[in-house]
Amino acid sequence: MDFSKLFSLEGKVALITGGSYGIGYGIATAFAAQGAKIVFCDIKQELVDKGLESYKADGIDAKGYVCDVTNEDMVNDMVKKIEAEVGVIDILVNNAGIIKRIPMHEMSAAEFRQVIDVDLNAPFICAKAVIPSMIKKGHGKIINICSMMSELGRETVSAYAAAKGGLKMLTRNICAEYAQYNIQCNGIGPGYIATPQTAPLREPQEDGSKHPFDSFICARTPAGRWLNPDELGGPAVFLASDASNAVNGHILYVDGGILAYIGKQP
Ligand code: NAP
Ligand code: GCO
Repeated sequence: MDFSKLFSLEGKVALITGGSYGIGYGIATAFAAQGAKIVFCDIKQELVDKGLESYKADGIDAKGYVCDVTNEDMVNDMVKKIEAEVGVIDILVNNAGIIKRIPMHEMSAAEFRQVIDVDLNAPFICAKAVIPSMIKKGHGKIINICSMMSELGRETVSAYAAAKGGLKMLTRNICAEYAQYNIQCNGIGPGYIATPQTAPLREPQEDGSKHPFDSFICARTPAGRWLNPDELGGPAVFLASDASNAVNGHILYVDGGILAYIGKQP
């Protein structure tokens, strides 16, 4: 075995859903540094354009597609186009996601369904779309972006926790069903990452003091700080590369230690 190439992604085609900024972008730039061809999608043209500008500024020759990942026809069309224009997808990162912070008794069934649709049904739709070609090619890597809420609950995020808990089990089931075809499906469970999704939880108060949730997260994280999207790059490269060929159905928590910690005494 050539250990110097274990983490190489040279020539691999990687599709990152919702990859125009935030965690998806952090993962894609790490993949590109390891030699992968980057393909991403986002729900709006303006997000794809913004993403393409950022990749270009970072010297990455990425390809972007507009695609609503909850729409099976759109996903299937996009996968066909990528196969024709770039090549068979070797690595899929199911990163696109939404959250609604609403107390459960005030949440409508439609709002609950929408979160489940983007955070759980869409990873099923995207995985289903890429698996047949991965089987033909003889290998594939699927990485599902899970959450602390795959393990823990908190007020106002019932739909998100239900979806991300479900995504953890979808990860294990894809492993169970497709490991025989040399497909590895693992999850990454990020802790609290400074992205637009969590910006409302970090917004300073009117008097300039820290948002109480910001203080809470710093006290709950042994490192005492929010993490950055870039810090997910290394773990994602590991799960996308040959270095993890024997790791399957695993959720790798990249949380600065949150799940190991009872929290700082106030
Ligand atoms: P994010 O705001 O959740 O953005 C993800 C991207 O997905 C956005 O560009 C978003 O577009 C796009 N998207 C939403 N619905 C889509 C759809 N139906 N089809 C295609 N794209 C869609 O950013 P993030 O914080 O970087 O989160 C990325 C992933 O990590 C999510 O799955 C999230 O749940 C998960 N996560 C985040 C954290 C954190 O602390 N930030 C922690 C754990 C897990 P819009 O901008 O239009 O919504
Ligand atoms: C929240 C947050 C979380 C994080 C993340 C934690 O409101 O508690 O948005 O759900 O985004 O998924 O791992």
